[in-house]
Amino acid sequence: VKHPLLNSWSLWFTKPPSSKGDNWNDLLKEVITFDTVEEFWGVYNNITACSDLSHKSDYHLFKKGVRPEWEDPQNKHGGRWSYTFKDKKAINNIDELWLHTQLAAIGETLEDEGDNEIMGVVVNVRKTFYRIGLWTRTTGKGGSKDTLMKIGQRFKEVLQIPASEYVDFSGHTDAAHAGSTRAKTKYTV
Ligand code: M7G
Repeated sequence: VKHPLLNSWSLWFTKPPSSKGDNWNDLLKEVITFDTVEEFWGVYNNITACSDLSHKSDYHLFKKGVRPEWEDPQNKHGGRWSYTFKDKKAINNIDELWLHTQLAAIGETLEDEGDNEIMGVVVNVRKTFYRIGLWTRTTGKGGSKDTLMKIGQRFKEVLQIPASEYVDFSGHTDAAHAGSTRAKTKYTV
């Protein structure tokens, strides 16, 4: 007997560019879609751990039917919570943190029943750092700010971030204009 998830999820991979001309779209590939706990573990156990990926790689785990891009109609008005683990060498549990992030997403523990904010989660592997992000449908306009703040708190707990540090939220339109690292922070928890 397989244990169904509440939603179907797709894993995407961004591979590091092999030449200068490679653009975002050439590098982003959908890997697999699943909708049971057992299938998740089957995938998890057969792919490279993020600590073993070369830099400029990303994993994206998104609800089926949503591309892990700002331009997707379902992400267009959204944003993301994100935290950068700045000193790669000082992090010895990034695989565990990414696993817990994925389990929180597919287990739907990041938001309450009836909330419909979570689009997906992302890990960026970069030369000197890791970044884990959580994409939401909205940026708090129209009364969803409280929901987003609650999601941010839970995300911070999953990532085991001490109270003395902050997790930032920014809108994708800011990211698209500024380049992700310079996007304006809208909220912090
Ligand atoms: P990043 O991977 O979010 O952060 O964005 P990084 O600067 O720490 O590596 C890196 C670059 O990837 C961006 O400046 C864009 O060129 C491209 N990129 C990232 N995302 C998430 C998107 C996206 O959703 N759409 C498009 N078109 N490009 C993106």
